[in-house]
Amino acid sequence: GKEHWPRGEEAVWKSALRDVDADSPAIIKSIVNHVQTSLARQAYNLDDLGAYQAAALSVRDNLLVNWNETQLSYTRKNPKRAYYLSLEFLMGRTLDNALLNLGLKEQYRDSVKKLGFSVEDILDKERDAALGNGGLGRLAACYLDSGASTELPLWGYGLRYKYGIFQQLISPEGNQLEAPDPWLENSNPWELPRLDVNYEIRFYGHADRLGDGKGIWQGGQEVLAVAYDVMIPGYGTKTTNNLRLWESKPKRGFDLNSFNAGNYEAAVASSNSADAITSVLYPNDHTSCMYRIGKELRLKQQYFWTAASLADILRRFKQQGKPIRELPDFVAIQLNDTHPTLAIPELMRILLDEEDLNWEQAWSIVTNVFFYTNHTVLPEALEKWAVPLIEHVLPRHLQIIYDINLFFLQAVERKYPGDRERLARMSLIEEGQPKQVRMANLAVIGSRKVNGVAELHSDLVRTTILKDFVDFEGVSKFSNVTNGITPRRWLDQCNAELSDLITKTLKLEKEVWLKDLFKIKGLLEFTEDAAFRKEWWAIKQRNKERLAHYVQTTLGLTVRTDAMFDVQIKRLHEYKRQTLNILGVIHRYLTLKALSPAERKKTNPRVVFFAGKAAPAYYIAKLTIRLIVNVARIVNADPDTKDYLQVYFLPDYSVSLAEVLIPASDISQHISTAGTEASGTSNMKFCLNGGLLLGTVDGANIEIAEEVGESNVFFFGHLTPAVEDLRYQHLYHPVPLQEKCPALHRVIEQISAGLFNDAEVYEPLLNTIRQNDYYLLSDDFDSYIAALAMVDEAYQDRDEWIKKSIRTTAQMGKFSSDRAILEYAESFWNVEPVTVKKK
Ligand code: Z15
Repeated sequence: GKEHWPRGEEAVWKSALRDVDADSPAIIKSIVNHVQTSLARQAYNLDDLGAYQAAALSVRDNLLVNWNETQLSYTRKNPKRAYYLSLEFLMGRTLDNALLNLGLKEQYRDSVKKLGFSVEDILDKERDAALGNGGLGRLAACYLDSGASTELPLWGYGLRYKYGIFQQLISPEGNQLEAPDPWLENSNPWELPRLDVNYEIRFYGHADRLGDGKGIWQGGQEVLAVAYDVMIPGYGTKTTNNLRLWESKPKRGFDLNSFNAGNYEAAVASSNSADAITSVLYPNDHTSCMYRIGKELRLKQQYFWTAASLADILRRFKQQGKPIRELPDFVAIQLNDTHPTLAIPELMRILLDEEDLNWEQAWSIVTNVFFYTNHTVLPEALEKWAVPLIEHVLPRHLQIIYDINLFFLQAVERKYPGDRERLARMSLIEEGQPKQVRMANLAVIGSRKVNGVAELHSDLVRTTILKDFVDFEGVSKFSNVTNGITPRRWLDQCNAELSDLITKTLKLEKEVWLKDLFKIKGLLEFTEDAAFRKEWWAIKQRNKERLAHYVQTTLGLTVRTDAMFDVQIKRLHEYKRQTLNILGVIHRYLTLKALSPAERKKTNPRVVFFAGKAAPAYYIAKLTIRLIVNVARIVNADPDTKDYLQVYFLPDYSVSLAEVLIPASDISQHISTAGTEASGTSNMKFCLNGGLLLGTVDGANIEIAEEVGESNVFFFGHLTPAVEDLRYQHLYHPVPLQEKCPALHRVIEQISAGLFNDAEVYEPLLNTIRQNDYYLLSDDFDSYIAALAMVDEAYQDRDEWIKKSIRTTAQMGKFSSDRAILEYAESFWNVEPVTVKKK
């Protein structure tokens, strides 16, 4: 009977199943072929997951052809290449992106439909590759997309974690719980194991000096690094670059350990064995290792990855038969934060101990190969490694670091004779118990260029944390590359309807404006076109409904879609001030409660969404989640207010969830204490999708306002230069909260009084504000509330709001990651595009 027949069109299946030269279309044949061969499954019981896997394998075949041609043309042309070393690549899903980049989406849509499947359902079966924590890891992913799309010979190097960022669960009380993310469970069609590409990586052992700066390192433990390649297709190009991820394996096969899923932190720290090195992504964002357990394993991850990547880069370079001194003419290595800084002493070790160069030759090569990007000025995020730990794990590298430091401090002493304080500040070694190696200092002196990630941040880098280095080396080494985002994923893919409307309106091929994002400026002339505005708004509305549908099906909650959608989604951190947002929500709730029903009716209904993960050991951040969840519970259940205010904490924030949330937002919040958010990149994503920005004068918010016009953003709060002084006032001239900010005091006392359950639980969180209020909530609260009121008012004038929305999208051209990656290529790396011919 029929139930034994595959889904879809009988004739299509029949002809594809019959044999290889059947006359069915190539895509259908390829999918059916993968069902039968690669998956060894029968058409008769194929489910959505199987269909996803077969479609993915079929797309992979296309990518492989391009990948091979790209690598072949690189080998033939031998251009200078760039390498992006990042401990995190937050890739999200691949199939949709690959289909769009290959221009095959519609063909696959038709083909899978004929086979009885919907392309959306199939795409939804893919698990995110979540090998990152947040902004830094997602930036790396956007840069790979842009590198391939601009035809740059750019490879990424990272780690193939068996477990990505933890899965976030919310307990009945509202606490965050962490579960492992076994993302490789269903086999991963996007990676190519290269078991033949492997390197032996040494740890521990002993190092002897041989004079002349050279040395020898022997003994200890050797671990195998095995390559897994992930293909990175460019948009509308044949270029398909490579992301090479390393997996650790024991050199001899008896060194196994088991992952203890019960206790996340302990499991992270548990083992000393070879496979433990790439078993799990560290879930700490903005926290250097020093206060954390498991730090030896993290150090081993960093060395394992940098050593394997360098060995691979050098092997590729050497295959060309060039002398080693020409390395900087063929290789540029971008260090994504200080995480890969061990690459600097590692390259020194190779050049001195294995290539037999002298110190000057080696140092001159090193300092022309590396480039360092700083992503934060927060002191707790600056990496420092205990000297005894490095000595134990990497004894030869410690010697080299000491030698680098000696030569460096001698040079500083020559320029500033007798300035001991300056020497102490600039030293690679921080005195103390124990002594620590300052990785940022090492990254700076070992690199050709240093950059921050937005103008304000780069200024702060130059004038605060790296001021001494600017004085010493000259300012030209220290520059800025403002971050960007790929408009393919963050507009075309996540908001296809808006993308189509833009294409139609601009009368350009979408391949044109998606590769030259400045072209969307052409939308400006349509702000006065009422029909266009109507379409623009209708798309926003459908995106809200898509989000509401997601919340309904995953959480069983009904979101009203006729309200303003207000979104704050990012890692939980005190500096990002989710607490300010939830306190503002409570303020709104209390204000609504005090209004008469008639007055309430005049208010602008608002739905506030939060999502984000807290580091498992970050107590205050976890308390903030708990408060948000409990506020949501009380507020959403209150019949007086529920038509005007709803609050949701969406668990398990991810790239895929961002792709649903961002297109649905009317307003998004980027409200860090001034001077703390280096750039931010989700701010760019929201604005590109026509969401307005409510933010502080911080990071890339400033440049967004410059581009879209200040009248189209909502700014509030103190500016960066005021922050230091305000903190000083908090410490030495504290004013009671009740006097300083009565509105905030009232909110806090309501929490304390138990309005949101479990009064005592929140005291440590509330005390951070009552006590020294380091992140200045009490200084910014009033202007925050005023800004929220302005947002409400602006939203009432619907036509004007839509115009703001269009103007915002239209002027986001600067924030394409294509622009950013080309700045790196041109002004730092001196790497040029290589065109791979289309056949
Ligand atoms: C991280 O995601 C960022 C900085 C860090 O130092 C670490 Cl450890 C993780 C973020 C910044 O907070 C954010 O402002 C920036 O946009 C992003 O890096 C990419 O540069």
